Amino acid sequence: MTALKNDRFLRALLKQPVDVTPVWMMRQAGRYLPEYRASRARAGGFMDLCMNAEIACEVTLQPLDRYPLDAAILFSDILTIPDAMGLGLYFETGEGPRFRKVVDTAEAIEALPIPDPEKDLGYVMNAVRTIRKELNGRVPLIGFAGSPWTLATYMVEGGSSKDFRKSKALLYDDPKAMHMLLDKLAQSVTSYLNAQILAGAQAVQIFDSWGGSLSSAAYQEFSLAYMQKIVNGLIREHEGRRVPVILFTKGGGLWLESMAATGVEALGLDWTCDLGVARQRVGDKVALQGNMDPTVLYANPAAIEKEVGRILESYGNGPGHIFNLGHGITPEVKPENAGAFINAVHDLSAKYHQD
Ligand code: 1CP
Repeated sequence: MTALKNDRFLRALLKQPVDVTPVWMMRQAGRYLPEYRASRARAGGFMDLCMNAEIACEVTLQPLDRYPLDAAILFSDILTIPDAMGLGLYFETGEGPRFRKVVDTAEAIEALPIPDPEKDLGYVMNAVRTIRKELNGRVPLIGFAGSPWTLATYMVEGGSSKDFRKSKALLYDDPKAMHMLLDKLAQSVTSYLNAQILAGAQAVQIFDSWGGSLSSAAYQEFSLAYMQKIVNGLIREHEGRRVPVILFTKGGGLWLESMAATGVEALGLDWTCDLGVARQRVGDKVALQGNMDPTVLYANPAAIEKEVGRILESYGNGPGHIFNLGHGITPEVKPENAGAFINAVHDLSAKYHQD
């Protein structure tokens, strides 16, 4: 395997010294880039893009060719798992993801198969292998999956939701059925992430995008408990290196201590948390990733730099911070503003890493 030329992302995840704070952006390959829109049109559609290893690799590298990012993230989607369980994922133009089949009864949950990652999701592993080869050690590659709770919301609702009406009703009406669904998803996500690691992913992130919609009690029982199961089952060393795990619960600021106790290397924070306070709360346990409000990228470059400076100052001196947005970059952002953001992180952070 080729040696890594830039490993500051992996080093920061392990709280090892770095020269500047590493940075990447959630959803860094995507609709805000004209070259992404062109590749997507050439592929035919979003799922065609995910299933074509060459084009998935091409769009993974597009943001890296524009900006000095410190990590690449596999181009795929969290909804590949429910698709492989037979739900039939599709995208209508201009709309979010939809499923042909909804899973909202105990019987439907019972009938769900647990996908075999190499057999049923082989296209994802092919993309991982292709990207690793093409990266040739430039930066580390992040693999990812959705959390069981976040995936369950899409499966029960049949797509995106604002209020999670059906998924929360099922959780309270029939907690046993919800637990069965979450357990199947935890098993599926564990083997899916392990297959990504064996195929070449050098760190993995679990996206719990909708964990923050739950009450504290329900979060512990229906989201965190299943992420803990996944973490317990993950391969933690590969190619002679630690494979760090990042847990991102959007809206999870109240639960940082229990998230840190799962044994992951890092927590992803949304923009509602104060990074300095979060650092005090988790102590030496985990590194922190985040957490600029993605809408700051609609402002001018000077305002973006100011906000980057404020966040760096709030984390303070020393390693253990990976700069990111507090959620994904949005399609309306001007690509040059993303560039101003990334350059500001590198330019302004050196002084926090001097001893
Ligand atoms: O129209 C298009 O081209 C599709 C837009 C798109 C893109 C670019 C979707 C559909 N997925 C993706 C890629 C994607 N999704 C990545 C790629 C790697 C990168 O970050 O560059 C990743 C990591 C995801 C993860 C994902 N998908 C999440 C978790 C992260 C988050 O933003 O909270 C979620 C919730 C999804 C579901 C999904 N897939 C696509 C969309 C538009 C959505 C969100 C729908 C919703 O808000 O409910």
